[in-house]
Amino acid sequence: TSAKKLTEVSIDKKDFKQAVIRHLHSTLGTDENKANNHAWWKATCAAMQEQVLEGLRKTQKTHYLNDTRAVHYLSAEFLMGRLLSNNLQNFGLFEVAQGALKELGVELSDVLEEEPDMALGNGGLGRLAACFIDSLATMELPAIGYGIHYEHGLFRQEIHGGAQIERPDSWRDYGNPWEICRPESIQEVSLYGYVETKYGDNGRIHKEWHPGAIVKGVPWDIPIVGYGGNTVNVLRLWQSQSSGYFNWDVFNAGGYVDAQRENVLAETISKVLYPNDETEAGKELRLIQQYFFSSCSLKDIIRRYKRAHGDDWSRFADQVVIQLNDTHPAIAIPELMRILVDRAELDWDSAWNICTNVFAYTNHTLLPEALEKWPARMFEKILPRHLEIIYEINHRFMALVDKQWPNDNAMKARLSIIEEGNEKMVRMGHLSVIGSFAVNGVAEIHSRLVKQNLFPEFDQLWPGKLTNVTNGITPRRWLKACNPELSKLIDKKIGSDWPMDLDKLQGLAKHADNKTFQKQFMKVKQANKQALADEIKQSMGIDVDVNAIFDVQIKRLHEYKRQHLNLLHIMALYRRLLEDPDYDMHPRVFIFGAKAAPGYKLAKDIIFAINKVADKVNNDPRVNNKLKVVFMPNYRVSLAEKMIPATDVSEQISTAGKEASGTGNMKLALNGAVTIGTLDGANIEIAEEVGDDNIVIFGMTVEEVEALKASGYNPYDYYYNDAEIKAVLDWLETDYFTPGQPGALVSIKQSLLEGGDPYMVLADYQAYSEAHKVIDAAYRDKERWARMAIINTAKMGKFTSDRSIRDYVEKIWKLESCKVES
Ligand code: 26R
Repeated sequence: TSAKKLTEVSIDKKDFKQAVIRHLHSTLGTDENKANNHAWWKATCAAMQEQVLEGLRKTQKTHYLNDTRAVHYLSAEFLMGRLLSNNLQNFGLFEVAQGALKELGVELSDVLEEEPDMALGNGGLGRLAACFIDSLATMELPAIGYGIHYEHGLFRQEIHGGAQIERPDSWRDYGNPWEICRPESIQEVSLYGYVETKYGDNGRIHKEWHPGAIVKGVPWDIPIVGYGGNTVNVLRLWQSQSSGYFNWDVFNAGGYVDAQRENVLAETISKVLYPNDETEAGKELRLIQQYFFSSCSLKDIIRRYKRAHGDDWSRFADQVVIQLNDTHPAIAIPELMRILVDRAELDWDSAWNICTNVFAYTNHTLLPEALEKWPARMFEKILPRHLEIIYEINHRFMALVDKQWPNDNAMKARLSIIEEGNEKMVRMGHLSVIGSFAVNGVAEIHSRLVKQNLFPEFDQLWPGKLTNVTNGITPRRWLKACNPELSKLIDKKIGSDWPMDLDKLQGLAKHADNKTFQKQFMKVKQANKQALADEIKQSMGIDVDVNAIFDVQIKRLHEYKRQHLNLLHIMALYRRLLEDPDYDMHPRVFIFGAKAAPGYKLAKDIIFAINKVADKVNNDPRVNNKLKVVFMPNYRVSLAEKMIPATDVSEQISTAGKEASGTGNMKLALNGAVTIGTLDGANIEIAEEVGDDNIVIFGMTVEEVEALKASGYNPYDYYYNDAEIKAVLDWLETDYFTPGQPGALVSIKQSLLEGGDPYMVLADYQAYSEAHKVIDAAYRDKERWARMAIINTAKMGKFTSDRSIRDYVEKIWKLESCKVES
């Protein structure tokens, strides 16, 4: 395999050890006797980085010499997690480093724990971007990731008295060994000001933007090591910095303090990641963030293109494709138009032709509150020229609409980039569809709904433009690195080339009924459960039984994801056990991990309720041997890596039609968890792969959800007709779980009754409860369960992000791979 080939030519244990010691001495100014784990971590990273940078240099040279077409993945979020273990793994140096450190009396696993997560993302969208750049490098595709160098990533979550408290995430406080500052590639970005209209001879109108402020974008490069280690691409993250010169006047006039204030403003742009997931806040700073990184990235792309092609724009669309990860970077579309029309002085049609052959857009959500819209007034203030350009794009597009649907004003209102109303709004989704040559959803069902419900007219106007690329996950991080024991077992059974070709896992299926293999497979699961149990004991003081079913729901907290459906069912089990101490169920540990957006009141109330129910259940000796509830604080990539290998049951229970894809569902199934899930997102495709016997599907379909909504859904029907639902909801109103504080959990009941139960939790409750009985029975049959778990791992080949990237390459990017010599 390529990893093996690489270890032969790459550095051995002795050299690695020397490199670590050298960095301990001359980079960190310490020595083997004084070094703590943090110093060992930094020295190990530095030793690794030497290898990484060598690969980076070769890759960049090769791409430059071959003048390759490249994809530019623009994303406001990259949820990278930790990099050391991944880089060692991808370079085939994991065992080398482990052995080298062992000789120095240091445990690599302890060193790995020193690394702070790079949490520059909220959830699915950001982690998808991280998996995609891993696959791009692994498949030796020329690619650059562009994003924001946030000083603070997603907040750290603490739980105080059951409630979520947000603390700043300071991932760079003690330095980031992976990033390289590139001052030679600084860009400048303009903001505010006004537009001047100039009339040239030949009657040509020229627009000139006189900005009110200029900020600098400083690029930080993070090398992205492909598996096998040959291609090392970059993730380029922009940090904002005060540019200085617009403050000179103030400064010279003695306005030192005012000048400092402007510096602070400039540096605020990349200060913090917005923690909202799926709820648009419409904050000015967020629009500035989006423009800041889109503009820096575009200018960087253009600089690189010009280095090879000068002022000849005719080949730009042959060399460059730009993928917009949701609408967050959609402002890049009018920005490219501005550069081409105002600066390069191309005529509008030529410029538009370039744009619409360069951009492609991925939609990640259908929730109306997550579709970005910006007040035109705000746009005008921050980006006056871009608003003009958007009006021009829209004007020309409206003419096209009129040709297709003559005199249809309702149609024009629906399709216009500008939403008329109390306040004029710019619809970023419309802009993205109009300005791109391809638009994709992220799972089959989601892409169908994008076509049928979100953008049906666009689909008629441009047949074939809207398409699907089902999401995927990198099996390097999400199986090989996070679950080494299972990986070794798989290697023994089917060989070790599955991380590059995940369909190979199919080879496990024929052993699914083999008793010995079942035992081996479940023994690994048991050991992983023990490790998680130890972690839970150590960090939370809760004892959990590793013979219990580990039932896990890990994802951002949102009503549509229905953590409260899970909670209602846990309360019902608790109640059944209290009413009948002999209630027949296999012991179960329900484990949660979830962050709530700081301003999302009900989401925080649900976290509080889970913790209060957990307190009560875990300390009730009457049920204790059968039921435990654990809410693990500060869910993040590195915690996911510990939870996923230890999971028996994967909870994927969103209201049908609401979860675009999900990717945690894939990670869990890959590690041998059985899904209990709705027919939503990629669950549907997972079910197709594993077959009906190896997944537990329940609840309403999209069509049934729509029909029930249309017929007038009334949650009280379920409340009054189902004694268990009524008892559990009423329980929330007492002070049973919150002694002395009656009503502390009532907001959940209210949202499900007076609130109208917008995500139809009560309508799916009964089916969910029955589905859990199916899970319980299946688990008790040890052989059946082992078989199900093995089949889940065996059938996840489709969900490697390598396949997603192959789909993008074939359907959208039209890229060719470029071999880099090792
Ligand atoms: C507008 C802004 C507040 C905002 C909206 C939505 C910010 C962040 C989001 C997050 C959305 C776009 C997101 O992460 N969606 C998730 O994308 C995953 C990757 O495609 C899917 O697997 C997942 O189903 C979807 O919710």
